[in-house]
Amino acid sequence: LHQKGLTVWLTGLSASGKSTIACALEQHLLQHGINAYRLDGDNVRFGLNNDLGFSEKDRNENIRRIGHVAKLFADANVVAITSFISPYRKDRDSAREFHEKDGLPFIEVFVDCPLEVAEKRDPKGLYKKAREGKIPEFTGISAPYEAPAKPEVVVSSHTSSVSECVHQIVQYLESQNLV
Ligand code: GGZ
Repeated sequence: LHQKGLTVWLTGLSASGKSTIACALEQHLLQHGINAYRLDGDNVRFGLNNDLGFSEKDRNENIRRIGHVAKLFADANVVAITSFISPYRKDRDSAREFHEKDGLPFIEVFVDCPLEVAEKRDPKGLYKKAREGKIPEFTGISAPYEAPAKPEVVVSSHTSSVSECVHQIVQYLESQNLV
Protein backbone atom coordinates (compact mmCIF):
# COMPACT_ATOMS: atom_id res chain seq x y z
CA LEU A 1 0.00 0.00 0.00
CA HIS A 2 1.69 3.22 -1.10
CA GLN A 3 -1.21 5.60 -0.53
CA LYS A 4 -0.51 8.37 1.93
CA GLY A 5 -3.27 10.04 3.86
CA LEU A 6 -4.15 13.70 3.85
CA THR A 7 -7.04 16.01 4.58
CA VAL A 8 -8.85 18.04 1.94
CA TRP A 9 -10.64 20.76 3.89
CA LEU A 10 -13.51 22.48 2.04
CA THR A 11 -14.74 25.76 3.48
CA GLY A 12 -17.47 28.09 2.24
CA LEU A 13 -20.94 29.46 2.85
CA SER A 14 -24.09 27.40 3.23
CA ALA A 15 -25.30 26.48 -0.30
CA SER A 16 -21.89 27.32 -1.79
CA GLY A 17 -21.64 23.79 -3.20
CA LYS A 18 -19.27 22.19 -0.68
CA SER A 19 -21.20 18.93 -0.27
CA THR A 20 -21.76 18.44 -3.99
CA ILE A 21 -18.07 18.99 -4.72
CA ALA A 22 -17.04 16.78 -1.77
CA CYS A 23 -19.25 13.92 -3.03
CA ALA A 24 -17.93 14.19 -6.58
CA LEU A 25 -14.33 14.38 -5.35
CA GLU A 26 -14.84 11.31 -3.16
CA GLN A 27 -16.33 9.40 -6.11
CA HIS A 28 -13.50 10.45 -8.39
CA LEU A 29 -10.81 9.32 -5.94
CA LEU A 30 -12.54 6.00 -5.19
CA GLN A 31 -12.89 5.30 -8.91
CA HIS A 32 -9.14 5.79 -9.22
CA GLY A 33 -8.39 3.33 -6.45
CA ILE A 34 -7.69 5.98 -3.83
CA ASN A 35 -9.34 5.40 -0.49
CA ALA A 36 -11.32 8.51 0.43
CA TYR A 37 -13.84 9.26 3.12
CA ARG A 38 -16.13 12.25 3.44
CA LEU A 39 -17.03 13.92 6.71
CA ASP A 40 -20.08 16.18 6.56
CA GLY A 41 -22.99 17.41 8.61
CA ASP A 42 -24.98 14.27 7.99
CA ASN A 43 -22.43 11.88 9.47
CA VAL A 44 -20.90 14.18 12.07
CA ARG A 45 -23.38 16.80 13.26
CA PHE A 46 -26.04 14.11 13.74
CA GLY A 47 -23.67 11.77 15.58
CA LEU A 48 -20.42 12.68 17.30
CA ASN A 49 -21.36 16.38 17.42
CA ASN A 50 -25.07 16.15 18.14
CA ASP A 51 -24.52 18.13 21.33
CA LEU A 52 -23.40 21.20 19.36
CA GLY A 53 -25.33 24.11 17.84
CA PHE A 54 -24.25 27.19 15.92
CA SER A 55 -22.94 29.63 18.52
CA GLU A 56 -19.36 30.72 17.94
CA LYS A 57 -18.23 28.47 20.80
CA ASP A 58 -20.09 25.44 19.44
CA ARG A 59 -18.76 25.99 15.94
CA ASN A 60 -15.21 26.22 17.37
CA GLU A 61 -15.75 22.86 19.07
CA ASN A 62 -17.45 21.36 15.99
CA ILE A 63 -14.44 22.22 13.84
CA ARG A 64 -11.91 21.17 16.50
CA ARG A 65 -13.43 17.68 16.72
CA ILE A 66 -13.83 17.36 12.95
CA GLY A 67 -10.20 18.38 12.52
CA HIS A 68 -9.08 15.63 14.85
CA VAL A 69 -11.31 13.00 13.24
CA ALA A 70 -10.07 13.98 9.78
CA LYS A 71 -6.52 13.72 11.07
CA LEU A 72 -7.18 10.18 12.34
CA PHE A 73 -8.41 9.19 8.88
CA ALA A 74 -5.40 10.83 7.23
CA ASP A 75 -3.15 9.01 9.69
CA ALA A 76 -4.81 5.76 8.55
CA ASN A 77 -3.73 6.56 4.95
CA VAL A 78 -7.15 7.74 3.84
CA VAL A 79 -7.93 10.97 1.98
CA ALA A 80 -10.29 12.67 4.43
CA ILE A 81 -12.60 15.18 2.77
CA THR A 82 -14.39 17.57 5.11
CA SER A 83 -17.30 19.75 4.06
CA PHE A 84 -18.28 22.22 6.76
CA ILE A 85 -18.74 25.98 6.64
CA SER A 86 -15.86 26.31 9.13
CA PRO A 87 -16.29 30.09 9.21
CA TYR A 88 -13.49 30.99 11.62
CA ARG A 89 -9.97 31.30 10.27
CA LYS A 90 -8.33 30.42 13.57
CA ASP A 91 -10.22 27.10 13.77
CA ARG A 92 -9.09 26.09 10.29
CA ASP A 93 -5.54 27.27 11.02
CA SER A 94 -5.47 25.21 14.17
CA ALA A 95 -6.64 22.09 12.30
CA ARG A 96 -3.87 22.76 9.78
CA GLU A 97 -1.31 23.10 12.57
CA PHE A 98 -2.07 19.81 14.24
CA HIS A 99 -2.04 18.00 10.89
CA GLU A 100 1.26 19.50 9.76
CA LYS A 101 2.88 19.00 13.16
CA ASP A 102 2.46 15.26 12.57
CA GLY A 103 3.50 15.40 8.93
CA LEU A 104 0.00 15.06 7.49
CA PRO A 105 -0.84 17.32 4.54
CA PHE A 106 -3.75 19.73 5.01
CA ILE A 107 -5.19 21.13 1.81
CA GLU A 108 -7.57 24.03 2.29
CA VAL A 109 -10.06 24.51 -0.54
CA PHE A 110 -12.07 27.72 -0.58
CA VAL A 111 -15.44 27.07 -2.24
CA ASP A 112 -15.92 30.64 -3.37
CA CYS A 113 -19.49 31.63 -4.05
CA PRO A 114 -20.92 35.14 -3.60
CA LEU A 115 -23.47 35.45 -0.83
CA GLU A 116 -26.06 36.71 -3.36
CA VAL A 117 -25.70 33.50 -5.37
CA ALA A 118 -25.89 31.19 -2.34
CA GLU A 119 -28.86 33.15 -1.05
CA LYS A 120 -30.66 32.86 -4.38
CA ARG A 121 -30.10 29.10 -4.45
CA ASP A 122 -31.35 28.73 -0.88
CA PRO A 123 -32.12 24.99 -1.34
CA LYS A 124 -33.46 24.58 2.20
CA GLY A 125 -35.00 28.04 2.61
CA LEU A 126 -32.57 28.77 5.44
CA TYR A 127 -31.40 32.15 4.12
CA LYS A 128 -35.01 33.29 3.88
CA LYS A 129 -35.62 32.21 7.47
CA ALA A 130 -32.39 33.88 8.57
CA ARG A 131 -33.45 37.16 6.90
CA GLU A 132 -36.75 36.92 8.74
CA GLY A 133 -34.82 36.53 11.98
CA LYS A 134 -36.07 32.98 12.50
CA ILE A 135 -32.57 31.50 12.53
CA PRO A 136 -30.13 33.39 14.75
CA GLU A 137 -26.42 33.56 13.98
CA PHE A 138 -26.78 32.43 10.38
CA THR A 139 -23.48 32.51 8.50
CA GLY A 140 -23.30 35.38 6.02
CA ILE A 141 -26.43 37.04 7.40
CA SER A 142 -26.02 37.42 11.14
CA ALA A 143 -22.78 35.53 11.79
CA PRO A 144 -19.38 35.98 10.16
CA TYR A 145 -17.66 34.02 7.42
CA GLU A 146 -13.91 34.58 7.32
CA ALA A 147 -12.64 33.62 3.88
CA PRO A 148 -9.24 31.89 3.83
CA ALA A 149 -6.25 34.17 3.30
CA LYS A 150 -4.00 31.62 1.58
CA PRO A 151 -5.97 28.51 0.60
CA GLU A 152 -4.16 25.89 -1.48
CA VAL A 153 -7.05 25.88 -3.96
CA VAL A 154 -9.90 28.29 -4.76
CA VAL A 155 -12.83 26.93 -6.75
CA SER A 156 -15.50 29.25 -8.10
CA SER A 157 -18.57 27.14 -7.70
CA HIS A 158 -20.81 29.78 -9.30
CA THR A 159 -18.84 29.95 -12.54
CA SER A 160 -17.31 26.45 -12.79
CA SER A 161 -19.11 23.14 -13.13
CA VAL A 162 -18.85 20.51 -10.37
CA SER A 163 -16.50 18.41 -12.48
CA GLU A 164 -14.32 21.44 -13.23
CA CYS A 165 -14.04 22.12 -9.49
CA VAL A 166 -13.12 18.48 -8.80
CA HIS A 167 -10.60 18.55 -11.64
CA GLN A 168 -8.95 21.65 -10.16
CA ILE A 169 -8.57 19.98 -6.76
CA VAL A 170 -7.25 16.72 -8.24
CA GLN A 171 -4.77 18.68 -10.41
CA TYR A 172 -3.45 20.38 -7.31
CA LEU A 173 -3.11 17.07 -5.41
CA GLU A 174 -1.28 15.53 -8.38
CA SER A 175 1.00 18.55 -8.78
CA GLN A 176 2.09 18.12 -5.15
CA ASN A 177 2.46 14.32 -5.51
CA LEU A 178 -0.20 13.81 -2.87
CA VAL A 179 -2.20 11.27 -4.89
C1 GGZ B 1 -25.15 28.32 9.28
C2 GGZ B 1 -26.68 26.63 9.65
C3 GGZ B 1 -27.16 27.33 10.75
C4 GGZ B 1 -26.58 28.58 11.09
C5 GGZ B 1 -28.30 25.50 10.59
N1 GGZ B 1 -25.58 29.04 10.33
O1 GGZ B 1 -26.94 24.48 3.98
P1 GGZ B 1 -26.83 23.51 5.07
O2 GGZ B 1 -27.71 23.94 6.30
O3 GGZ B 1 -27.00 22.06 4.82
O4 GGZ B 1 -25.44 23.77 5.74
C6 GGZ B 1 -25.52 24.51 6.93
C7 GGZ B 1 -25.10 23.63 8.07
C8 GGZ B 1 -23.82 24.21 8.67
O5 GGZ B 1 -23.21 23.29 9.54
P2 GGZ B 1 -21.63 23.23 9.67
O6 GGZ B 1 -21.32 22.16 10.64
O7 GGZ B 1 -21.03 23.15 8.32
O8 GGZ B 1 -21.32 24.68 10.28
S1 GGZ B 1 -20.01 25.20 11.02
O9 GGZ B 1 -18.85 24.76 10.23
O10 GGZ B 1 -20.13 26.66 11.05
O11 GGZ B 1 -19.98 24.64 12.37
C9 GGZ B 1 -27.02 24.79 7.18
C10 GGZ B 1 -27.26 24.37 8.62
O12 GGZ B 1 -26.12 23.60 9.04
N2 GGZ B 1 -27.40 25.48 9.56
N3 GGZ B 1 -28.19 26.60 11.33
N4 GGZ B 1 -27.02 29.32 12.13
N5 GGZ B 1 -25.68 27.13 8.91
